[in-house]
Amino acid sequence: MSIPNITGILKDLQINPVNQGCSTGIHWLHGNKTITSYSPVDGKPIAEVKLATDANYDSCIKVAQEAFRQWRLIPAPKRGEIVRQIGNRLRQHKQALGTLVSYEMGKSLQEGLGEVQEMIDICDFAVGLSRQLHGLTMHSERPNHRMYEQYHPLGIVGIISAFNFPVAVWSWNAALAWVCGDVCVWKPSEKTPLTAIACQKIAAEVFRKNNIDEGVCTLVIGNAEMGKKIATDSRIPLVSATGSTRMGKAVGEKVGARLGKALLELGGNNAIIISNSADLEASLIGAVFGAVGTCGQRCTSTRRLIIHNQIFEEVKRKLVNAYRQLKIGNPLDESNHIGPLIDKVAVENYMEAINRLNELGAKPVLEGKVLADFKSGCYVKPAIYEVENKMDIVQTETFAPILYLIKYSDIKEAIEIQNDVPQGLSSAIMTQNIRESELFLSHEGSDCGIANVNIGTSGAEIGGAFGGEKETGGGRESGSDAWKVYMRRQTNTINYGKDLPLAQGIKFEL
Ligand code: UN1
Repeated sequence: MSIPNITGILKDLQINPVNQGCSTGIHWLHGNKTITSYSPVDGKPIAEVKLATDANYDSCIKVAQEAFRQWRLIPAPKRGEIVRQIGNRLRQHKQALGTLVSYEMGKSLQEGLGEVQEMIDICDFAVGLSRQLHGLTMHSERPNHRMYEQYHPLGIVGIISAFNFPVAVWSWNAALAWVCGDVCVWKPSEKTPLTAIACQKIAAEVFRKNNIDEGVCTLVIGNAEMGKKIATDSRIPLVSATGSTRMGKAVGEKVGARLGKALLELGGNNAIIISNSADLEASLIGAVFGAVGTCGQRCTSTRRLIIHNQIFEEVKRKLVNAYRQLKIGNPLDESNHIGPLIDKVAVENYMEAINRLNELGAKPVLEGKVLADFKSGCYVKPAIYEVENKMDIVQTETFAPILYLIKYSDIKEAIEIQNDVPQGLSSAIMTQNIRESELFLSHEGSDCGIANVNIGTSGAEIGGAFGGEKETGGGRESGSDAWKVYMRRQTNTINYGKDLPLAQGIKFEL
């Protein structure tokens, strides 16, 4: 299997040796500080990026405010037409952008391409949505009155995204925001600045060709301080943040303090219940992909398997067998299943979790370790441990391929275990028993934002609302009616009669 030519890909995406990390859409601005993006694949520097300064940030926001005044006047279906063109440009650059995602972030090439496909899909979704931003009409209690609600654009949407889905999560937010009449300021992860610059160039070029003012699509690359600026900036009515619960709490607090809107998509601690009536082959595929896909760095990654005690040993044996066949290595080589973790800090976190598991007396099924053969120092062995759900480490999200096995004997107990964590993103049950699956989906069942039957916890389609409950933050992005968060709702009552009757039968005469 040949490894793609990264130099050609960088050229195609206009990534230079030194890039500027702030864009108003047309102008690229920068300060003196520089970061280097290293690939976790081989540990090599890919390119440098000059960071945005506070003044650069301010310029972006000012331009965005100005752009919003014009952008909101363009009819929504015409805004959709521009998003359609962005989708088309993404189709042209799918191979290059997907490859850069894989090289800069470390996920497999297939997953990198899959991520760009999610971007294309959300653009298509947003195009249709641009003709469907509809509210309800309702009957007034007063004669000759009409009541309805409508949705208006909000203004600037701040998008804070994480390294693990460095491009798709931006597009879920941006494509919807744009058709809704909003403009965006994007702060990507410092760990994946180049894919963000590539996306900014792709989108900004489409806006420019359509003679749209700069500022509809802006980018600021900076550290956590930049995230704080966005969270506290009352010029930004909505902040959509994806990342850890710790980050989300900090952002949510700041946005809440100024009574702005926060859309939070934070940590998960996702479980699959494997019933004794499950199709074991399908369960195994769902569980293994969920646990090791993206090297366990999806917020939807499968962290816990809650297995019926009658089949526990058999599932364990089959899992070990499946794990032994997994190929770890360069994710750009399509014969490998698993690439590296994002960086050495992630490797430290993985090792800390392994040490804690040992301290707590968790039983290793496949012990974890760092794979020393790889130069970047970011490759680890996917691990499996038998645990108690109550263990502190099991209650926390470790962004790494560590899978916990837990036994159950009764379906209600399994659901209780599944829900007994602080997070509430994704969940699944593998069963052929309709009583079990319906119970799992009922109000007594999973307390997560996503609950699946006979598929795993990861790999959600863009058409559904994406997000979760409890410490996952409660936000919903992407499909269904998630667009409503990006608009302000207005209720309108119109009196077309000659009198002015008051509601609730109140009489007031002059
Ligand atoms: C994330 O990890 O932040 O459902 C998003 C999935 C992907 C999105 C994950 N479509 O696994």
